[in-house]
Amino acid sequence: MMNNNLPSITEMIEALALISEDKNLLTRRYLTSQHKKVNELVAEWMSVAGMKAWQDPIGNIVGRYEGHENGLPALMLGSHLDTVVNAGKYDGMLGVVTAIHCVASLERQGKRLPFAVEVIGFADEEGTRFKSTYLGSKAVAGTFDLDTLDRLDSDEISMKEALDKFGLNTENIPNAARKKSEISAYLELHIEQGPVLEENNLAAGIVTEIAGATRLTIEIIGKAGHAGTVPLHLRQDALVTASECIVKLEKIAKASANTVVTVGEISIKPGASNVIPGHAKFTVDLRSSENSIRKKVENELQQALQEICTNRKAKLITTKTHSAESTKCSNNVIKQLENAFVKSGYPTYFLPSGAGHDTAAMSDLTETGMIFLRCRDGISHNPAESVKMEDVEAGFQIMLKFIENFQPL
Ligand code: HGY
Ligand code: MN
Ligand code: MN
Repeated sequence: MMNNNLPSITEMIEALALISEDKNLLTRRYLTSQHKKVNELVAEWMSVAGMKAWQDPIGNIVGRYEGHENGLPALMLGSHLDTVVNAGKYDGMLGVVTAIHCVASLERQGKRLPFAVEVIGFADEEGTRFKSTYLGSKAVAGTFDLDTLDRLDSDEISMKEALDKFGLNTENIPNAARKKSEISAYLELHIEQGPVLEENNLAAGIVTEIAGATRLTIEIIGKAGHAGTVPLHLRQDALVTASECIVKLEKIAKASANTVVTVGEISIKPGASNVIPGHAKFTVDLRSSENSIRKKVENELQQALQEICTNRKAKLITTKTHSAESTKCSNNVIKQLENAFVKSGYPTYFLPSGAGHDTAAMSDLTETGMIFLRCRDGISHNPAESVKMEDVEAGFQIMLKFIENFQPL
C-alpha cells in the first residue's frame, strides 16, 4: 500500500494562507508571484498524492490520476486558489485540498477506477485583479473572451502584460480548453458562505443552482473646483453625484425580489480635502436568483443613474465587466451526490448558491455539481471565515464516496 506523506487538509489550508501579497492579511490575486508560489506548492502535493501535475496555459494548476487504463475521460474535481482582498482562508482552497486528499486515498488503497480523476486549482475565480471573474474555468470550458486580455489592473498593467511576465504565452490560451469528451463531470466542494446550513444544523448540503451576477464599473465625470469659492448650486461634484447614485441603487434592489446589489470599490480624483471631486469611479455587483429580474434591475439602474447625472450636469460612463447567467447543477450529478450523502451517513439537504462559483463556468463544458460545507455564522470574504473540523471530514467522506461510486454520465 503506497503511503503518501501529505500534510493534513488543515495544514494545507494554513500553508496556503501564508502565501499572500500582504503580510498582515490574505490577498492573493491572479498572475502574482504568490499565485506562482501556490501553484508550485499545490503541484507538489498533487505529485505526492499520485497525480501527474502541470500548469495549463491560463495559469490553472492541474493534477491527473489515471483510471484502470491511461487516457480515460476524467471526473474533474476542484475549486479556485485566488482570493479577494483580506480574504478568509477556506474560500476556494478547501475544495482543492479536499480533492487532493481524496485522490491520495485512492492511491493509498491502490484503487484505479473506470475513469481518470483530475484535480484543478483555478487561477482566477474572484476577478479581484481584472474585475472579470471565472478566467481560469472559462478558459477550461472554452468560453474565455480574448478581449479580457486588454483589461487593466489598478496599476494600469494589462492582463496580457501580466500573463507575459508570469511566463504564459497568450497565443496558447485556447489550448487550455478541454473537450467535452475528456471530462465526464465537474464537482466542486466549497464553503456555503451563507448561514443556511448552520441554521439547519447541517454539516453539508447539495447545491441546486448558482445565482447569476452582473458586474459594472461606473464612472462619473463632474468638474473639479475650489472648495471655497464655488457655490453649491453651481457645482458638478462627482462624489456627491456618486453618493446619490449609490443610495438609489440600494432602493431599486430593495424593491426587487431576491436581488442584492453591492458597491465594493470606490475611488475619486483628484482626492484633496479642498478640491471638489471631478471624477468618481465605483463598482456595482448585482445578483438575483432569476436572470429576468437581474436584467430588469440592471436596466432600471442604468436609467436612474443617467437621470441623476443629467440633473447634476455630470457625465455617466457604464462598463459591464462581467455577466453570468444563473446556472442549474446537473440532475445526474445531484442524484449521485444524494447517494454519496446517504452512503456517508449524512442527511441530504438541497440549497441554491447566492455566491458565484467556477461550477457555473464549467457548466458550459460538462455536467456539474457542488457540495456546500457549513461555515461559522455564514461569514466569508472576511478573515473570520471558519469551518468545523468534523465538517471538513464530512466533506472529504462525501466527496470520496461520490468518486468511488461515480457512474460516468
Ligand atoms: O463573488 C462571488 O460570488 C464569488 O465569491 N466569486
Ligand atoms: Mn469568493
Ligand atoms: Mn469561492
